Amino acid sequence: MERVKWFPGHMAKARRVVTEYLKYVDVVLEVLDARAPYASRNPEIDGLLGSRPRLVILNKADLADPRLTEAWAKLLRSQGWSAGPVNSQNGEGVRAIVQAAHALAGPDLKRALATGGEGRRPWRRLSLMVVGIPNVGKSSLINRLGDRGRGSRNLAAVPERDDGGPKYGRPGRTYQQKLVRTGALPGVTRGHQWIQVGKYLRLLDLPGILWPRLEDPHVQETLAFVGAIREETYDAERLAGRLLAVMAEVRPGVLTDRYGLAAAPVAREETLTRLAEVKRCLLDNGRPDLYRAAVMVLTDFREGRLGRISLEDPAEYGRFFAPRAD
Ligand SMILES: Nc1nc2c(ncn2[C@@H]2O[C@H](COP(=O)(O)OP(=O)(O)O)[C@@H](O)[C@H]2O)c(=O)[nH]1
Ligand SMILES: [Mg+2]
Repeated sequence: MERVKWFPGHMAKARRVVTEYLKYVDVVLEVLDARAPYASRNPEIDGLLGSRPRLVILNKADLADPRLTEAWAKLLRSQGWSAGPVNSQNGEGVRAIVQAAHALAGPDLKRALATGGEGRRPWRRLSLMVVGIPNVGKSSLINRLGDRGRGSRNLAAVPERDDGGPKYGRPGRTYQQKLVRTGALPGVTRGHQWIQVGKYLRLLDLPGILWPRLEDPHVQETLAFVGAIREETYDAERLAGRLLAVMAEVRPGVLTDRYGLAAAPVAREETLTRLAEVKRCLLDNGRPDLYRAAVMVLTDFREGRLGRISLEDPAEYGRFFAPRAD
């Protein structure tokens, strides 16, 4: 994964893109990582999106602790947000997004149809935009939403200009492959265009890439754990050591269950060494290969092999989420 490096110029451009296209959409989908909603959130999001209807997506819910994800959703809802867990890999929760978005956009859409206002046209139906920091699953979600319309006559991909806004799809063409690239290159989007999904939904093919709370060490570490920040920018052994320490705290049994490490507490610095020995990650000279052990732990965590583990409890991090303003 390519880490998106944020410079003031990039931030200004990201802000501009989101605010410029905001007026063309009815509802914004703000994608967060369910394992770390605070770390994976753009710090300026409330100011950027203003009062535009928004759904907060707790994505990668399959990797997160369901109890904490539910607690996050509850907290957000109590603050006036629509929020829920989603798995953009298998599509769980995606149908609920569409229903919730329709419900949220209801009054706005009716007004638009009545007045013809804001350049909206009846055929547009519901227009959505997806925003979030790199690697939270924006492209995967767009693909999943797109799946809903696959096979429909109305599915379209050919761009065309209309009222000066972004291009929109013309019916008549169906997608053969994934709609949007996922994984490899966050930050890279093709030309802006609408993806028409069925009759009633269209998506802006312009994942709004926003930056995380870069100055916060907890955020940096947490995003490195989940793999949203390239690990070369960190020391893998240090990072894995930290992850093991966090695991020992939030899910003590995991090191025993997965790696057969003795239940007796092990000094932090020694855990990775022990792990390398137990898993036979050894160098030619027989000494423990700490780098290999580190990569194993990080990969196991990221792929959910250590279990469904969340890194932020709303009891601690929920206070950073402001209630809906209007
Ligand atoms: N397990 C799991 N993986 C996901 C989910 N959504 C996305 N991913 C994976 O996360 C990585 C980044 O996803 P991508 O859609 O490219 O993120 P983007 O940078 O926000 O567009 C990819 O490897 C996806 O397969 C999810 O809900 N669950
Ligand atoms: Mg993407």
